[in-house]
Amino acid sequence: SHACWHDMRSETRAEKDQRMRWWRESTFGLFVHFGLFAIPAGYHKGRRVGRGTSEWIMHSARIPDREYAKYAEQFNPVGFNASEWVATAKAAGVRYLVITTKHHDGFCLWDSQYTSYDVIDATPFRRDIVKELKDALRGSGIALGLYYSIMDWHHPDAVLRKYNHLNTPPARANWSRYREEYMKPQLQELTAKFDPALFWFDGDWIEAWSEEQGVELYNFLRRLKPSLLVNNRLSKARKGHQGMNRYKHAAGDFGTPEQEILKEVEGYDWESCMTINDNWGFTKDDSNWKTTSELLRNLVDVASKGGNYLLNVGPAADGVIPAESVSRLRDIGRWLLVNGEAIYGVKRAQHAHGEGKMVRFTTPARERSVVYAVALQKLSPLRISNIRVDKSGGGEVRMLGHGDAHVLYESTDQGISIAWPPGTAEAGEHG
Ligand code: H79
Repeated sequence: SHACWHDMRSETRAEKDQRMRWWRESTFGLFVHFGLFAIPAGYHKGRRVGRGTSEWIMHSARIPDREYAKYAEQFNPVGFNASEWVATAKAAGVRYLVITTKHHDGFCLWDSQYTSYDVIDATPFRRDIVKELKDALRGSGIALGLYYSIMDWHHPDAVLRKYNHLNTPPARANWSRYREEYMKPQLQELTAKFDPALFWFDGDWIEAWSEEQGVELYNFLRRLKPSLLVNNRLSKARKGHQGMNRYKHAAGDFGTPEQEILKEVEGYDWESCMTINDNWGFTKDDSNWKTTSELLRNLVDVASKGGNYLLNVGPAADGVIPAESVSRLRDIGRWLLVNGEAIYGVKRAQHAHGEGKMVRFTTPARERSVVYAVALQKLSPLRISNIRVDKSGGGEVRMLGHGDAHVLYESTDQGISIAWPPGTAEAGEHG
């Protein structure tokens, strides 16, 4: 109903494929949640505030804006080194990085001319974190994505009834003024300053936000920069807090399942964002770290279902990414150095089936005769059905990382049965 001739959603299929291409081929991205919340790190007045509340602490602990804003005076991440963040991203093998330029608390990680509630004007640090990151990413081959929360607990025009305990009375709030005089100018500013490859919106569920506003914003952004990718959270189409849309032709380019991997593949691009421990933002005592094996299984699972995996880190108040996260990312990257061709630039292999649900399949996006099988645990022999190896046509079975050595296998009517070369590791085993 909102479609009209200049609706940026009405590009042709080929045009959209072209625009989405780098992102689809990337498969793996790094999410960075950084902001004032890294200082309380899950604690308020000496008490742990629930689970999974790091970046939500202002809401969860009912901290008034004026009190929370004092964290800005303490925000001094002197250990922040953009080159180190980029080195970690590089080592992990991610192809894009998405950083929280403004989370729900409203604090801005870049020098914004539209607010003094930012890293330059409100903190002793006085360095533009987004700019330093942008500069460090130059030449890295890693694309920059900017997270921006529509919901804003600080801006007086954006404060809503539901979150009213935090701020000024709703009578003073003016949602359209917030959109026109703050949000859109900031997004224009972010685009001009940092030339992002994508915008990652959040906080779409608030009452004041509508699909019409989402479509309008989508068109606004694509006119600013036609090649931009935008997630579906600038729309109103999500099923509650689930990642995928309730209706077609919603604004946005891809779905955003959060802390979950989809069971079924729908006809819409998607990206699973997940944490390594239990929180997005840094949390002092959150040591529930997933193992590298689990993270790798997730990456492989997502890739085999045609999605992207956006894995999160929450740098501490000193600006340093926790060592537990860095070591896991490095381990994933080492695995990708060997097995990356089964992960990057692939799509799901629709016909192959593995035994016991512990095998995942991908196929290169533009090469129909190759299928990659990744065993999530060591199965010997590895049985794969619905696959035929055309020996007379030069078909063969190989093991990534083992050079040209052919792997022994048996063909049966059902498919093939592969014997593992001695000394091979399963995903997550190293050595
Ligand atoms: O930025 C990260 C989260 O802060 C944000 N999206 C990701 C990418 C987000 N996660 N969940 N939600 C938004 C939905 C809100 C969940 C809540 Fe709660 C349940 C808010 C209050 C109760 C989680 C649990 C946050 C505080 C307690």
